[in-house]
Amino acid sequence: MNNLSKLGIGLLVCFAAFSFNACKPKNAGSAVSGDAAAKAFVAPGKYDEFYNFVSGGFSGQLSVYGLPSGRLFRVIPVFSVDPEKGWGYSEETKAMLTTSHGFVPWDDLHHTELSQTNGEIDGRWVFGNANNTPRIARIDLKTFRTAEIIEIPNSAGNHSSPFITENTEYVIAGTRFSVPLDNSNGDVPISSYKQNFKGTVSFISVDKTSGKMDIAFQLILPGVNFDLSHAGKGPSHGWFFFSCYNSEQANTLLEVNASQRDKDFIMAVNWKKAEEYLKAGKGVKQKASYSRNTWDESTHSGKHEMLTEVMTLDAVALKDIVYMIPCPKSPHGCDVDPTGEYIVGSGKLAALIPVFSFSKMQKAIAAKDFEGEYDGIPVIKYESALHGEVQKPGLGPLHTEFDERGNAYTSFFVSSEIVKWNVKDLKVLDRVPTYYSIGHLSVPGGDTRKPNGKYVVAYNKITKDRYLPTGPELAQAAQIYDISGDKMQLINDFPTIGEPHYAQSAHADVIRPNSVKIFKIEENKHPYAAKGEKESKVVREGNKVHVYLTAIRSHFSPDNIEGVYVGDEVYFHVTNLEQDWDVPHGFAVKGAKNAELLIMPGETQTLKWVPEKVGIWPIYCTDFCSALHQEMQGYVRVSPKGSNVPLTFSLGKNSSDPKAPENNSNSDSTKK
Ligand code: K7E
Ligand code: CUA
Repeated sequence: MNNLSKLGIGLLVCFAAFSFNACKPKNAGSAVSGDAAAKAFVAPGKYDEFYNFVSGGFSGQLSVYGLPSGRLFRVIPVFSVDPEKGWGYSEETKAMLTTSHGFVPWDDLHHTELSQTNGEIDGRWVFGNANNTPRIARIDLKTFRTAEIIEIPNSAGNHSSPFITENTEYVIAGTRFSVPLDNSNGDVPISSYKQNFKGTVSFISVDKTSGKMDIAFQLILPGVNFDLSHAGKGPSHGWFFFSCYNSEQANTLLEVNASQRDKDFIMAVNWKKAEEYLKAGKGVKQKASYSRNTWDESTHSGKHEMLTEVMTLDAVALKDIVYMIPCPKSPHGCDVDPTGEYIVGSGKLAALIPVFSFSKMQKAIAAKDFEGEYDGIPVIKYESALHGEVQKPGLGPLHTEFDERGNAYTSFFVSSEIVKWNVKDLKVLDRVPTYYSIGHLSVPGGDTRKPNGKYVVAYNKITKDRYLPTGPELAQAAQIYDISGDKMQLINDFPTIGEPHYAQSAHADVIRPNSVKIFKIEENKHPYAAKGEKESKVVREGNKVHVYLTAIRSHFSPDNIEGVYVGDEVYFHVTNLEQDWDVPHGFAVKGAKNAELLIMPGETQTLKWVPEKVGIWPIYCTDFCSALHQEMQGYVRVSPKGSNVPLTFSLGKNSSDPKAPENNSNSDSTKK
């Protein structure tokens, strides 16, 4: 048995023992002291200092908490349908989840990344990655809504994403699985991995004003697995760093076969150089088929388009774009300190943390101080790029964030702790247990040039006894530590949604002043908007019935509709006429197979409904909008196909009113 598998088994033993609490950190039960709790207490009516954007993992969504209170503000639907908000169910939002594979109603969102200007969080957008059907989403922080989703071709398992450069020039997307490229014959034996499987990383440009995303270029790379990445900053701006595992290029039992080599790699990409090659015409356009979906706030609708080409650069043939740096044992996190000089690799199976120096790496490249090549890519000598190693930091290092005082904070999954160490002298300064088995951790601005080292939040994989039990599935736990002093101190603990991986925080001041309150009704360009009750109507076009419905406290117009037939396609285009903050209306119709709608002031959203049975079908508002919200209701009469009930609609014509039309025709059919 080699040492590696021994270590692997050692870890397994620890995992097994962990489930019996043998590896449970000491003092696990210790309560938060009164003084600590006060630090996390945000009094009722007071605001939190930070917004915390937390990835939802397999929930496919992103949730927003306050720091330091841990209060949940919002779950933003991104890649997964959300009946609560009609996301993916309303006609307007379906386009946003449409891909080259058709409509994909879910995904696995691991990493959030806030946009930056000059290496600081600017509060404009937050990006998220879809691991399963490779995509990158951009969420607009004026509305807290998903504004754009671009699909990534030549990718499978979009994990090394969506990390960004210090002026949001690029958002990065690195493939986890290497696969045959989309335009090659993919019907090959899996055992031909080494010949046919390729890795790619995509550089997605972000328009400075609109935020619109475009794949500027893709690098075609050897068939390793890209895990995580971070951009250089300051002196290393212009470079991007990626952790790679499976440098063995194994195609089965990776647990063992991708843990053979003593070192995998950190890949360093000189993207400024790549830009030069593009300008010099060295790029090759390849056929590809991928979607870009954009949300338009004036039409309140998503638009789906298919793109057909992607620009590629052969990173092996173009010698000086990419370099490999050996990195001990299956690196996961790949983090760059605020100065941009130090790059931290975290080998999941390594017993130390290697810290690389950007300036030494540059010298090594200039001096061609290589130990050889990996699939045609120069490999810099480990010692030549190494700043030093943090010795005996803990077990299973995953991710590192930084403060503005020269300290790093690394999460340790196996030993379940956060370890604080000094970036320059690599000395361990402090360690605190996490409850339990931390994955990512996050300091506000902790991967930017300007961290705000007040708190670190741990996102833990295992909850165990942390909260009241809720059956076999437990909420994941996040923990907030005060890191402003020499010693880290646990101050708060809150359950999270889905399975959080990475999270980032922005100071409230960069987001709060820009938050949209309403959509102006006069700017509503939705083709089916009714901008006042006078414009409300019902129009039949063949078997399609368009209901231009308005909502205002506390009625719909119209609220009585007749002349709809079984099998019609009924589109309820609901316009919320309110122009006050915080007055949404909802819309639901009995038997709807999609969802309800939640419509913000000034907005129009559409629910499609195909009635299958004759009868009277109630509609109502689902959002408690006023004291008379419960009165906000109406009826749709559905008659048999081919019946002669005329199309009528009304508001305020009551049956007790002697002038009301009797409308008794076909009364039999309504009783069936
Ligand atoms: Cu969970 Cu960033 Cu997907 Cu580490 S990853 S934990
Ligand atoms: Cu509108 Cu309740």
